[in-house]
Amino acid sequence: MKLHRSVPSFLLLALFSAILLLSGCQAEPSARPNILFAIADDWGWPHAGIYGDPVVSTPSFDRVAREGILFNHAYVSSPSCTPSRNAILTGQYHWRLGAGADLWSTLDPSIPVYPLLLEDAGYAVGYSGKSWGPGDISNWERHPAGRNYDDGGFARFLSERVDNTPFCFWLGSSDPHRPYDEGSGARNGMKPDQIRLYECFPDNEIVRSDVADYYFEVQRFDTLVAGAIRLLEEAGELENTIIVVTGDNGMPFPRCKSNNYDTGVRMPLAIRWGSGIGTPGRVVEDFISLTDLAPTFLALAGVEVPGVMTGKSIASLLESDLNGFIDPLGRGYVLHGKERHVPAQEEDMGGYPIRAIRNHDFLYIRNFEPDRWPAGTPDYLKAAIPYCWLGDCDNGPTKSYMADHREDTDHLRRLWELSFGKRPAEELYYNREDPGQMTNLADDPAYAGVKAELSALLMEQLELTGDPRVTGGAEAFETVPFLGNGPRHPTYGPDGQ
Ligand SMILES: [Ca+2]
Repeated sequence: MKLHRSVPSFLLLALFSAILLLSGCQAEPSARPNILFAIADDWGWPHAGIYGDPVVSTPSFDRVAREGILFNHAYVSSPSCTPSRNAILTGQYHWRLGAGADLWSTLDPSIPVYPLLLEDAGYAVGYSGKSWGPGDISNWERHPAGRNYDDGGFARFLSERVDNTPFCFWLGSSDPHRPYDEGSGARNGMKPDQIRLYECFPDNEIVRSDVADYYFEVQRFDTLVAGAIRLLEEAGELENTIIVVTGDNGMPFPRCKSNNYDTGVRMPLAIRWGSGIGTPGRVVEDFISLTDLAPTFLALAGVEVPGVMTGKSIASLLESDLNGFIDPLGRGYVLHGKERHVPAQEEDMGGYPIRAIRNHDFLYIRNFEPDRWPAGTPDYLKAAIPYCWLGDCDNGPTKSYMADHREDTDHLRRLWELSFGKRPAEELYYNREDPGQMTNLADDPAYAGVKAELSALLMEQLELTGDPRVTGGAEAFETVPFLGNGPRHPTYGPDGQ
């Protein structure tokens, strides 16, 4: 067994375990916990069976939740692949990560990331599937998610592990990211007529079929998780592994991904950890930022959490026996935001900067550049670079339908405006009466007090966390090279976002 000199507590634990074994007692837990982090790509809340979705079937996610904890209020830092994944890896809000706040970018290699901190502490660390990015990290000596196991996956990773070395594995997937195989949902048994659509979607067969195709890929991701859990069981490591199942941003549909409504930032989250979970089968309503995972993993592995991490360990929630809203003082709200997703504004290379604060009652949104278009300038680049047409919303049947039929009825016009029209500088939604966050109350005098309070709290927290949108220097987010196919960068390949 290889011990690491920077973790004396592990030496003590090993000694203690040996004494217990010699005295005939069972050592529990016998080692530092393993970590299996399973992350879908563009999977929104509440699209899992255990959340009550009547169509999609997610037995693996449901099992992790049933034997662990189901979180009802987990949020990404940003509803866009690169910044969301950066925030998870670094345990910091994306607005603290320079170029890493934007899609298709880079990340400063001096910023600590939890997988490499665990590797330095003696963990075996690897990943398969979609992990960091997209973007360019060729200036990193080690990949921020560890060693690549695309060849052989988690099975090969486990088989190559030396003895009982604790491990940390990133199980990535490109599901349910677009493009979809049209009609795959219905062909595989989904019932489109039973789908519960988000309120911001038109209700018709085209949209229902599109959502069914998304569900088909959600189920494929769930099957990937099932395989990993089976491998853990076969290796006898299930009970000593912290299994986390979640996503990086909401579904790739209008007013979802790349938006700071719940449809873009609220994530399915379930965590299982054998006897490390106080009472299994709980449902927790506390607000969790996925930036909280890195400090949680480090704390539970006995590794010092770097001071730059803004996330807060949720170890006490895992170890608790309580249900519901456990820590109202510490976990009563969450912050999230957005910098540049796709450079789809006709006037410049900027994005659509947003910051937001969400509690049980309200969602307050601050749009810093309300003169810009939330999803990109309509019809700009539609012919030249189709994937940058309204580029903050992935192309697909629902988007095309909404564009083609936006003048058909007042209702379709309203839905079009909610997804693609300009927005005021402030938005306020009352979640208890308007869970779809469709009616902006920012100008309603009855809510002026609430709005002022939330705005002040948001700005205070942004300043405390060093957000350039508040402290200065935010123009740097606007000029970061976009390394995907896009305006002024025509040499890059159009391989998605
Ligand atoms: Ca994504």
